[in-house]
Amino acid sequence: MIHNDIHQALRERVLTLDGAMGTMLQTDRAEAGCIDLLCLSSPATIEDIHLQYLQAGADIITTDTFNANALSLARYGASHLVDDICREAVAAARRAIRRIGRQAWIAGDVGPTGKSLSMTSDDTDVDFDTLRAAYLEQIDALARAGADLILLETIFDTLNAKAAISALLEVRESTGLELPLMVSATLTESGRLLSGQTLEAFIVSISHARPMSVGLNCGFGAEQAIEFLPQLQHATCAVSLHPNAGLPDAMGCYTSTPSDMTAALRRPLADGMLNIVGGCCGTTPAHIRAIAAEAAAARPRNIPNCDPAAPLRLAGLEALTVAPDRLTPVGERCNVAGSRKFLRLIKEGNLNEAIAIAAAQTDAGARIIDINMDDALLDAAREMQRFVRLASAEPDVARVPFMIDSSQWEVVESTLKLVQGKPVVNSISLKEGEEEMIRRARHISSMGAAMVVMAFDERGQADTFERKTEVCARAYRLLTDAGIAPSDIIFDPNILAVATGIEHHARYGLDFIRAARWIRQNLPGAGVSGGLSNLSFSFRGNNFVREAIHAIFLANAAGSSGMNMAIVNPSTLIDTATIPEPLAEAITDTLLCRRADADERLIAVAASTDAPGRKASPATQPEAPDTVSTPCSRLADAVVKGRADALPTLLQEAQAEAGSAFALVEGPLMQGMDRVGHLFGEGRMFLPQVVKSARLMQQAVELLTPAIEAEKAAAPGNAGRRNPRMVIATVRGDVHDIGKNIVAVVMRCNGFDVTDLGVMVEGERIVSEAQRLEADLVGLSGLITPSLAEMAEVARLMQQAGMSTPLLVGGAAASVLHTALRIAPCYSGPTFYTHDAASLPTLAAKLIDPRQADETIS
Ligand code: THG
Repeated sequence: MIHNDIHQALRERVLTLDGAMGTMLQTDRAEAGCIDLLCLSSPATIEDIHLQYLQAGADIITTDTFNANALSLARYGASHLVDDICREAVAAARRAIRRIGRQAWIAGDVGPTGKSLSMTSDDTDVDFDTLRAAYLEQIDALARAGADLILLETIFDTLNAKAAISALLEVRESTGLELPLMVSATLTESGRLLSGQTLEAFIVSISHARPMSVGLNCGFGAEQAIEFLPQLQHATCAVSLHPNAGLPDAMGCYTSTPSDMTAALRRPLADGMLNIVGGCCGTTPAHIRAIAAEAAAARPRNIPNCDPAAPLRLAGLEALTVAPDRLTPVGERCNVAGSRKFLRLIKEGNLNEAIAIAAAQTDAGARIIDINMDDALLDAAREMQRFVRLASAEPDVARVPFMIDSSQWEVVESTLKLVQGKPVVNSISLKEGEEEMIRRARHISSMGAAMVVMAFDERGQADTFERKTEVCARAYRLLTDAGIAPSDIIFDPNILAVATGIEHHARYGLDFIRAARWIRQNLPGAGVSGGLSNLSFSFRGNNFVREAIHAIFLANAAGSSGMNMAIVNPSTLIDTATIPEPLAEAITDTLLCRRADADERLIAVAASTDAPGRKASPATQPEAPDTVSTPCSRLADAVVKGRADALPTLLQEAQAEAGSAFALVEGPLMQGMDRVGHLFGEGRMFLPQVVKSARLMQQAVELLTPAIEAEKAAAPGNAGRRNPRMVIATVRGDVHDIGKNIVAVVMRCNGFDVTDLGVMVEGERIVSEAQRLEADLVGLSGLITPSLAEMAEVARLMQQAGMSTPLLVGGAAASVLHTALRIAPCYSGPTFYTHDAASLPTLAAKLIDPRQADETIS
């Protein structure tokens, strides 16, 4: 009884599995009811049938436990007997083996239960957890009773099988037993499982169990079963087949004789296509005797070794191979945070149209669909469940694998329980430390999914080549050491917005491209992905330029360059050949960081470029109306344009007009920034231009500072008046800081002393720093949904500390509505939602000006 022997035996010969228990009992005893109960009421009968199959030549005998789970036994009021039945079933098989006196193995038999997780229509039926608990009880009982392996058979719904596998993995862990697994599906006439999957998709979806064998049982008899054998040949484990003795006739008698069956099986056995062969419904010891004789003469199928360099395989209803050197597009449009339309449809409950968006993406070439329901005012877990259930029932959509995109672990966990294929979880990272990442990765793996691993760590988002490669290398080592298959790891080294006008961002394109290549060369087996549309956020509103940037980026990063997956809008992928040359060159300069003035040149070219055939967009650094050309109005225009020809002269003239340097800051300069804010809000200006305007503002303020200081000194009440202070931070749990950094730049340009506390900042620290620095404003940023709860927490802490400093919240996760409903009520000080960096200076100036503060707040 050395369990490992079976692996050796499988390489030496074709093993014979026994035949049906049920048909034997029906012919013998015409017993009604649950035959599994006979293990308790008539164990000698069961032992005798096992002995007959052993005498016929079976190497593996199957316990009489097909229905020995709490759900199926409930019909007989016998749910409490699972443990007893399993124990006695294994004992009967063991006694029979002792009597025959040769090597044979006991397969603990696990049936599909009468339930189907993929085909439940509502929540009142059985769910994943209930089914898993039933399987766990059964498999645990079989393992503890001494079954040599588990046979999970007659699988017609892969999600059921995944629940059983999840339970089996737990039993392997808790008992320390190897517990080899045979999985065997039952196909319909269409060649698919009842739940819609192809055989290939099924094999991919259960591969995380590392089964000893995959195969087919039941069905329409041996003749039909062997038609599917070619599809099983790629399996990197043994292949089994135990068909019915034909189909039952009108009298319930099975029609294939032993020689009918061996006639059908002879050829595939001789061709070396099988490792295990036996019988299902209707087969008797006579059938098994004939099959065993055939098997003894056969050559066993050569079991290929698991290829460590095999590419990632995923599955929806169909299987998908993610080629290592070609781009697999992932549709981005089913994302409430990335599409206003999708958000609206979900909020309205218009699921039909929401599903149509998914279908349109597969039509347009998406081979995976990313689904994201992270919105502060949605119950993301519930919306995800509703959407995934419906999508799974829509053949055009369910065909492809899903990418479950959420920053909330509970959403990921609950969604994995609904997916019968092999999806991708997007994402995990080292953000919460090594232990948490490994725990999540193991769970994802045990649920049969691959995973996107973001290049984040305890310090935040990796934004340079060095940080990206360091974080990914560390995650790779930890994950592969924890037993995660390298091909199940897809690194996302962070695609960040380029051409923001911020110097520190100049290498973002190049560093991603280099990191992608490095990962593929140094972390074997892992894939590389990224959210493509992030790249061009600076050009929101100018879709042609955005699409051109995406196309040129892919030409440099994707395919053999290393990136083999991208989250994209597949219908907007354009051919680089259609991009006008000056634009293409300017984009390439920015992406590859080829010249110091690349961003400025790109902005200029982008401003004069629109899609061929479309009407020209408004000039991107909008020309201000030039009607009343006083020095002050020209100064305000200069801020909007982000450019002044002779700033010192202009300032002098404007100062003369306004009466004081301080009045210039509060007057034309702020008016200019205010206009910038509006233009940006309307999509008529892009981020790089906002930064450019803020820079001009900063130059102006610097030039004016001596005069302002002098004015302050002259006015006694103003003596010692300091610059306004702002404390800003990305809240605990969140590593995104691009937006926050832009705000810091813009605010500094507007005369604020900004203390930036960085990312993942504890609420307590934000409060204590704000108090210590006597901040005039506190700014909180966050991109992911859990950050909103954290912002409310900071508001509570500020309240507790008795503060009244204005609180500004912003970032992709925040919204006016959420701020008003969930954050403002926690804090009696003024609380504002700020939509973008461009609108902040105006609001901030109002808040710190005692004359304007009251009306702004009310
Ligand atoms: N990496 C990983 N996952 C991700 C991202 C990533 N998931 C989300 C995101 N980034 C990828 N998805 C999108 C989806 C849409 C947009 C950008 C990224 C987008 N939307 C338009 C915009 O904001 O201008 C919205 C237009 C509209 O409302 O229709 O650009 O990087 N692992």
